[in-house]
Formats: sequence, C-alpha cells, structure tokens
Amino acid sequence: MTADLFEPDPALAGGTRRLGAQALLLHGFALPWVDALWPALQVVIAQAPPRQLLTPGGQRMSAALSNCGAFGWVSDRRGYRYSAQDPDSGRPWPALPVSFLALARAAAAEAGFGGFVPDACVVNRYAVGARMGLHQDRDERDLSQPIVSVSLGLPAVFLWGGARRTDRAERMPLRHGDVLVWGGVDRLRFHGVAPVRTAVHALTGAVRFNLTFRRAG
Ligand code: MD3
Ligand code: FE
Repeated sequence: MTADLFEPDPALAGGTRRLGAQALLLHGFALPWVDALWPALQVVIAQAPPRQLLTPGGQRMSAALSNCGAFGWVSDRRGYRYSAQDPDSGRPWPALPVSFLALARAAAAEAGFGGFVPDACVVNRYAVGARMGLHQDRDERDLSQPIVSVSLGLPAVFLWGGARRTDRAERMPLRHGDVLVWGGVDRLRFHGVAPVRTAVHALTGAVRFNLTFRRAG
C-alpha cells in the first residue's frame, strides 16, 4: 500500500485544541479521509444495521449503535460488554475498513499515542433529538489504551466532564470531520452529547455519526 493513499498530510487538516493533559481535539482532521470513510461506513451499516440498545435499567438508548472490528460494544438487560458477535445476527461484526484503521492510527499518533491498534469501532448514529448522557468508557480491558472519536455529519454539543459524574461539564461543538483523542489521565473523564438539533448535512442528511475506536480485548 502506498503511504499517501490513506495518509493525507495532517498539516492540511486544521487546528488542534488541547482539552486536557492527554486529550486533544483535532479540528477537521478526518476531512481528507471522508471520501474513503463514507462508502466504507455504508457497507458496515448494511451488514450490521444500527439499533437502539436497551440499557441494563431497561431504557432504550436514543442513539442507534453498530460496530465493526473484532469486538463490538453491546448493552442489554444483562449489562454492558464487548462481544465478538452481533447479537442481532449471530455473526461476527463487519471487518474494520482499512481507511477507518488508517485514520484512527494517524490521529492517535498525532496526539502522542503511537502504536495504537484498535480492535473495536463503535458506530453511533444520532437522529435529530438523540443524545448521550454523561458516562465513562470503562468496559475496555486495558485502560492505558487511548480512544479515538470521529464525528461525521450534523454538528453536536459535546459535554466534557471531569473525574466525577457531578463535576461541571464544559460544552463544546463537534463538527463534521473533527477527531478527538483521549487517554492517560483523561481516559476516565465523564462525557456525553447534548440532543442533536434539527438540520440537514450535505453528506449525511439529518443525521450525525460518531465512530469511536477502542482497544477492547
Ligand atoms: C471519553 N460517544 O461512544 S465520543 C461513546 O459522540 C461516546 O457519540 C460520543 O461517548 C459520541 O462512548 C462521544 C467523544 C469523547 C470525547 C471526549 C471524551 C469521548 C470521551 C473524554 C473522555 C472520555
Ligand atoms: Fe463514551
């Protein structure tokens, strides 16, 4: 594979904002990859359609979730966990597209996490009005591994909290093509997404997608 197929110059991709000691917001970092990501995402969600999972408490989540890679995150009355199979189909999750992996690795390296090899990509699809309450991501085996998040389509207000659920959350916009990378001391920060506001995006329509890359196993 030639280097420039999946590795556009990150210098083209715009500014970077530091959110924490080990958390970076890379504005527009994914834009050079979108032409590769979007058709690959359609293949993934055709094989594993996004669905609104039940929380252990019996609530239906408002964002619809799919996965690709060796492991996928699932939730039901029994709890939260990673699984190698899609519970809806009984089949393995779709493979992680090459362009997804290349972007996640480039973003992680840009943020100082060289050598990141994700084995799970959670796909969250937000219709207008969908949200995600404050939570921590702590179902991964090795919490020293970072997480990379890629936003596509409609913008959203991201809620960036602290180490405790009750810590005041900062609100910041996440736009099409933005990438967040966090790890280390920021890995267990509470975070969430405010309800997505009515709008139409030229690529995705009335929808926001977020891809989060994790090392689950
Ligand atoms: C975690 N997704 O899938 S990702 C999730 O936009 C999730 O769909 C949200 O939270 C979404 O688990 C947000 C971005 C994010 C940003 C900062 C964080 C996740 C973070 C800081 C600490 C921990
Ligand atoms: Fe999360």
